Amino acid sequence: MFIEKFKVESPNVKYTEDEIHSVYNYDTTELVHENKNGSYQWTVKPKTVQYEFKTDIHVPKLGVMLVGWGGNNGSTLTGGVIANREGISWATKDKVQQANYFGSLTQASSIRVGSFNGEEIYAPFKSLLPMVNPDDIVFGGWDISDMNLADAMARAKVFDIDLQKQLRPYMESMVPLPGIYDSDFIAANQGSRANNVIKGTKKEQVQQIIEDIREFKEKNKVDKVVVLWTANTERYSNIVVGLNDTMENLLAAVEKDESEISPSTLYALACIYENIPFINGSPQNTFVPGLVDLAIKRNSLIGGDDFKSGQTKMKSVLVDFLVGAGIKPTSIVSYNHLGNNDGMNLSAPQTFRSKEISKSNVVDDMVSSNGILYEPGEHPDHVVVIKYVPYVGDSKRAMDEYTSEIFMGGKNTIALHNTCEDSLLAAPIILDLVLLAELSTRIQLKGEAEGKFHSFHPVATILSYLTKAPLVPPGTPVVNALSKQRAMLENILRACVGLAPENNMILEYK
Ligand code: NAI
Ligand code: DG6
Repeated sequence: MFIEKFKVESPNVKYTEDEIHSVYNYDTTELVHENKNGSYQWTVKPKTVQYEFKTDIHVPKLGVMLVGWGGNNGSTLTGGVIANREGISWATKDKVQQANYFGSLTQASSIRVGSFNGEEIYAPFKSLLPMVNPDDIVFGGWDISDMNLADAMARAKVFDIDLQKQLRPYMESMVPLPGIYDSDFIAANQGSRANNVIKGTKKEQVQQIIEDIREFKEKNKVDKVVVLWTANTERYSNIVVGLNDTMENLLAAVEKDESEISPSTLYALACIYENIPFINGSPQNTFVPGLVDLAIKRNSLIGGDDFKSGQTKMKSVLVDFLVGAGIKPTSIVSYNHLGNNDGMNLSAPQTFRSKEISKSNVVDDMVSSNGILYEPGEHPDHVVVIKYVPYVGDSKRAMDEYTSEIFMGGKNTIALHNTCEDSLLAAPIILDLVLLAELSTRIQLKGEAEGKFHSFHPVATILSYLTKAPLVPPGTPVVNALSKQRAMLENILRACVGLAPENNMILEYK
């Protein structure tokens, strides 16, 4: 059964006019190991740590500024939200289609709240805590191309034509602000697009982005802004000692107009100065060590990297399943071909390399979780191929072959073929990223040994479910397995309303 909303009644939870306050017992373990005659003996001690959570329930009017607003993702997301807001429906060759938010974890998925009369009861994910309604988001942003959003939507060729016609009047007047362009960081084939660029030194460019954000906030009377990079994949920046390895060196490098500071790092820098959450939806290393350092010092939310939309999402489910079932994946080969501008940009070796890295490291945690299957340091062969095929446009083809070793030396090969408009997968993920980033800035927590409430760590691991290469604070484990990422997110939000983590034990019926 499905219910729309619920309220928690517990001595551990207080709802006031301004916040939800919960006291939460976090059951965890403490590990100790001793070297006894050359071999380690491990002891696991269960322990409970009490936490308090405070969630501000005042939902702000939210502005979202996209870097790369006029791209396929940017125009698809903007059009999709307008279509939902305006209740637009359109004729396809199959049926009359209503706008929806399918593919969004926050808007279209559910959580289990308990059992009632022998039935499992589910509620919308978004009913856990007060969240911004995506229909109310005000969009803006930058693009190195000055094309308005209606023309950008037509160029993207993602939406049905009847929908495009209805959206055009809303999107014609939306024109991206000039962006920071550096031809050294993206493919040379993007040069002809760059007719809308911010001039000046890197320091002046950062200043311009800051002014753009302030002006957007003022003009649209929004309470909060989140900035998200959905612009072209850049090449990796070189990490150079004395240049971008520390906060001081990075800031000095910007002052000196050093060439190795990428546009994405400059946008992020501007956001950190303004304490605006910045999320990177592409694979490059925007968050160079000096930038992470700065975000931590200023307690400004950063999240990334690279939307986890299709092939990688499947991978982080399938490999988790195989390894979890005691089956040993030995070879994973992932082909993609696509014909949109992203595909064209990725046809250059340096930008492809960024994507290859981000798509390749996604099974490491699952492999290292099973020392029965894998020797220390052993990995499946993992190859990623991306080809640009203009004819297929945004309709990306992803083909995967997983070969595994099974019982008694047997081999098992699974082949997958996925065809889908890439931007229709990415747009709801962008939505989730900005909604969850905003929500997480309203949550404060305090462990029993801590004197006062604080926000989550500024490196937002809570967003991991949505990214291929989750950015984590230095010294923190990276979790790629999709079910674990979802459980982490859902269980933290449950803790904020005093609900136990979903453990699926269903002891009531045992
Ligand atoms: P796109 O190429 O259609 O859009 C990117 C836009 O960014 C273009 O309009 C371009 O003019 C603009 N741009 C480039 N550099 C800029 C800069 N420095 N400042 C402002 N604007 C700039 O690409 P699409 O398909 O929208 O993808 C966007 C990004 O998202 C790509 O990096 C892609 O790899 C990444 N991504 C996409 C996924 C998907 O499923 N669609 C999944 C994972 C990541
Ligand atoms: C080539 O694969 C294009 C990319 O931008 C991908 O579409 C994007 O990274 C999505 O990747 P995945 O693995 O999540 O489907």
